[in-house]
Amino acid sequence: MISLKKKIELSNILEKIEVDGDSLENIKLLDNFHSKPKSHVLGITGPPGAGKSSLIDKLITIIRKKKKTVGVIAIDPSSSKSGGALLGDRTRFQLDPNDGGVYVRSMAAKNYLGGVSELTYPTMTVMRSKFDFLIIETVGVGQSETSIKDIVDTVILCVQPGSGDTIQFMKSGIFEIPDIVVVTKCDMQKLSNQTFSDLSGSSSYFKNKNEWDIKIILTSSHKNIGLNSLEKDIENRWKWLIRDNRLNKNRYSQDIEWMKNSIIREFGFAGLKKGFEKINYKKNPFSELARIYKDIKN
Ligand SMILES: Nc1nc2c(ncn2[C@@H]2O[C@H](COP(=O)(O)OP(=O)(O)OP(=O)(O)O)[C@@H](O)[C@H]2O)c(=O)[nH]1
Ligand SMILES: [Mg+2]
Repeated sequence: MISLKKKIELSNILEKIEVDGDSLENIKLLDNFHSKPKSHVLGITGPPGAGKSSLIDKLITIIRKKKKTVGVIAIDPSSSKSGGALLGDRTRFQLDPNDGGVYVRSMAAKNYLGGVSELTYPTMTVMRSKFDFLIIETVGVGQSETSIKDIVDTVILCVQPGSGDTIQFMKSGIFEIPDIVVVTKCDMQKLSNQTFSDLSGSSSYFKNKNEWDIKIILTSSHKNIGLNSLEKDIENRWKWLIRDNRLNKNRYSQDIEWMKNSIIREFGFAGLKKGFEKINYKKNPFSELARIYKDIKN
């Protein structure tokens, strides 16, 4: 449970990092949060209007019923403003403003088409140290969402029934991304059954990632269908991740990936060539990246 005071503190930290993430003080702060992860980080992705926010709303209820805490990062493709929503983001989620176990942070996607932006990783790092669950909503169209898998432990892809997205997804290779596939709005029965069988028929397109069994789950947020199955699968996923140290291995690769992408953004591929062999990463990725930046510049 986090108090209003703690929520304000958290908002202030996140603000500081957005404004001045490169300062020595903030780099230390970020590395400190990075060393104390707590959450199972879930990425909820899918095309616009697929029912992602409605699903997150239901997941929040389920998580809170279990007396667990949850943070949400909502990446908004249409907004150019970021900010904390101390009393809950009411336009998006139906939250109880007095509930200390939920915290929602909205982030502008700017030119990232609703995908992951350079601020998502540090924001995730801070929030991951605070809650039992951290949920990140991104709008995925085409390639822009590929990087969500570099930020979260579990990717949940929402597919809207009858949207024709299935074929689109197969073409674009998006099916390599999800760990769980959710067919939303299954109260639209005929359409969702069709989509379900399309997906099941094409499940060979799902890349089998390290023996994790990718499930296709029918849900309805409006009629409360399939949500317990989804919760169960999320729980199984967590147990699977913990086993054999998969979670830490995944996160380690994600840190490296983030460093590489940051170097490319800052210095281009030439910079990566120069800087990558300098990566000698064990812990404290934020300090490590700052050190590499300095090296490349010199
Ligand atoms: N019939 C039905 N409609 C739903 C269900 N879940 C969501 N919707 C509707 O679908 C529309 C989009 O829902 P959102 O949850 O906002 O979808 P989203 O994917 O978050 O949308 P963006 O964030 O704008 O991309 C809304 O009109 C919802 O009421 C459902 O279970 N059944
Ligand atoms: Mg939404």
